[in-house]
Amino acid sequence: MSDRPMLATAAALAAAAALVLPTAAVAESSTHRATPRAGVLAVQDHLQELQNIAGANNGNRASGTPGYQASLDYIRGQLDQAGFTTSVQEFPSMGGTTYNLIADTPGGDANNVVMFGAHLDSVGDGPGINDNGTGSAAILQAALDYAAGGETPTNKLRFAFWGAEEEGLVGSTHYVETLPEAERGKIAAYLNFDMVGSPNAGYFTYDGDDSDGVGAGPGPEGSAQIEKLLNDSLAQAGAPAEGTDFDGRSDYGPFIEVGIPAGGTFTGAEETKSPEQAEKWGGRAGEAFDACYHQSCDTVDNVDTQALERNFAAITNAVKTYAAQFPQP
Ligand code: DPN
Ligand code: ZN
Repeated sequence: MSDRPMLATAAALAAAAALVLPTAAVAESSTHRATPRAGVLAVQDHLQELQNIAGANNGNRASGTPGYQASLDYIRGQLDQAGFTTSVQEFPSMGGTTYNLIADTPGGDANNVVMFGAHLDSVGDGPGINDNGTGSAAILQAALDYAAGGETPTNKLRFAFWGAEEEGLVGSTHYVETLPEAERGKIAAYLNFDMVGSPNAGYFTYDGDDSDGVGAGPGPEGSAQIEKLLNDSLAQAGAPAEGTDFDGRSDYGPFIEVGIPAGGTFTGAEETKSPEQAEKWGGRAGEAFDACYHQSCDTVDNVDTQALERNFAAITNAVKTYAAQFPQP
């Protein structure tokens, strides 16, 4: 054991510590199981925890509220236990103060950083479980699973949990704008996950190569490769993806603006699923991908487990692939 890398050792210690908790305590919460669940089951446990947090905090997890703070504390605790180097970045939004959470692998080349990001805040009207508990929980578990594997990455991996996305991409914009120019150049890529378990799911990847020819042009060079990797993963999981425009509606926006290659997946928000899409992916034509978008009904019941599982598989594959090399050969 003594020659195991730090992340594996920390994860093992955390697991051992969990085992000695009294049984009465472990029965209380899905997230304090004697044996933590792995894979998509663990992602669902994180979603339940975020739901519980909203339930205990006026029904939401909006930036600047106690529900947001509790969400951040929960995710930071998980990452700290697994051996990540975490930090909290404070910034102003809507007349108050809120935070981004950043977690780095201790190992890997600091001159070649691959980032995975998801906004952690909800709107004020609901618990924000599909939007964006799903993206947050999925990248969290991908990080934990990577750490548990005990490998030291070639590239440094950085996981970002943004605040105040719902207030206008405030957290991600603050991060990119305050990053010294030299540091920007070290970020090889940014992958964004915002709504990856929509209940009437579509399967979209950001159109890095502009092959759809709509809206914004192509992403910075390297974005096309990210799109391809994610498309390959989703196709392999049984869900051939369509493109979705880099229309600036999520946290990749500030990254592509400064020329950092970007990509990510998305399962649809308020837009309507077409008959062709229902034919291809299943679900209900003529209905929204997420009829509870930005509403109080965006709860754990508003998540399609199969969509979450397929997207989680694409994320874990991207983590593994880009830990070793970016861009792909
Ligand atoms: N940015 C999302 C929201 O938080 O409201 C919705 C969205 C995500 C729209 C991804 C387009 C693409
Ligand atoms: Zn969102």
